[in-house]
Amino acid sequence: MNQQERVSPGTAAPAEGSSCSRLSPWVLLVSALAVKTALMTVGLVVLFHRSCGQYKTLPQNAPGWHCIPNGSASQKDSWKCCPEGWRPFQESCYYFSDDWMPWNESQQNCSGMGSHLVVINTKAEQAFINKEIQMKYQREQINLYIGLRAQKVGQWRWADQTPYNETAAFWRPREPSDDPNELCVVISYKKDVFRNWNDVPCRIHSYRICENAAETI
Ligand code: 2F8
Repeated sequence: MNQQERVSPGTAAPAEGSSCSRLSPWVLLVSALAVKTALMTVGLVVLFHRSCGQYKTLPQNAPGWHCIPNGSASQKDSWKCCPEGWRPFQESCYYFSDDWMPWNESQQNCSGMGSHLVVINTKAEQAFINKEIQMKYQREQINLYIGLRAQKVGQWRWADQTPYNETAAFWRPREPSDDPNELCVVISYKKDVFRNWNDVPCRIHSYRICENAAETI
């Protein structure tokens, strides 16, 4: 038996063993840290992604958000936000335009801002809109498109697919005229006239009201 043969079995094995036992805690620690970091990164990415997806982007020409305390008791300590320049009412935000165009373009303009032409569901909403028109335009008479139109005479459809409900419709007396040339609807505003909807040709240029769900944070 030479020297090497004598030393190897007795010394090499313990030496390797002790080197492993010195490294193992570090390897374990580094691995644990790496796993923890990876898990935290994944968690943060998921959270960030969720919270980003939760909030709407602003319409292009809106400079920022305007938030008010949420009045609803069930949502205490939360805020209701509308893009600046939009008006809040209940759970929605409303945009009253400064320019006028046909119905189709009006709807496209609203959808370009992530909204739709206004859908009026209640007497309270109709009252709010009348008041806002009075305040903003201060005009004797003005036409603004709403999100109601018909493909065929009498078959009224709301822009967001809400079913049309005759009991929550606010037509002017003797309207709609049910003329096949008048398939789009405006609010034909006159001061102190509550029921003011009128069917008109879709090609006429009118102001518009866009509506979108308010952002709650
Ligand atoms: O009120 C009757 C009638 O008045 C106008 O036509 C003369 C309206 N047209 C427009 O506002 C473009 C009709 O819709 C209305 O029925």
